[in-house]
Amino acid sequence: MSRQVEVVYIGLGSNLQNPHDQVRRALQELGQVPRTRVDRYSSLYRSAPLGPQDQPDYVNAVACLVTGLEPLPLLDALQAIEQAHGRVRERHWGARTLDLDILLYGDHVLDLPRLQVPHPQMHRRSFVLKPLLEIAPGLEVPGRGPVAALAQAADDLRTGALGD
Ligand code: ROI
Repeated sequence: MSRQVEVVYIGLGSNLQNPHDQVRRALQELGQVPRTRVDRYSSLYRSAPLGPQDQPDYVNAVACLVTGLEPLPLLDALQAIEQAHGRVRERHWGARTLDLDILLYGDHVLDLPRLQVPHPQMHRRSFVLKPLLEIAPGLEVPGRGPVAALAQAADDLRTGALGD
């Protein structure tokens, strides 16, 4: 008997140590997570930092995965990838080599100590919403509304696709 799979959206971000390369490598590594495949992913976007301004611009993207993993084992796998990229948790909202956030896990709403889904800030962040809109234009964010409307309302943060 095969267990149910879920469609999940992952936000990727980096602003240290060749961010473009960090995000590209992470997209490959997501495909190696057990019982998980990468269905599609967005272009890479450059965005001004949200938070302290004395840090470099970010490269952001969103990937759509299909996974048989439960939310917490998936979170563990993402954190292992962050660690492998040398992620060190420093100051709040500071620069990072790689950030992988579970944005959406099917249409589930989860409020666990380690994990809130939908991601509690995603509905206001253009660096999440623009790449998400690119790969899932008809998507509804549970409790927040259509991604297209959210993307229009979000702060811009100079978020634009990188031509590559
Ligand atoms: N700002 C941008 N533009 N992109 C991010 O991925 C990002 N990630 C963060 C904070 C520090 C909030 N700022 C960001 O975690």
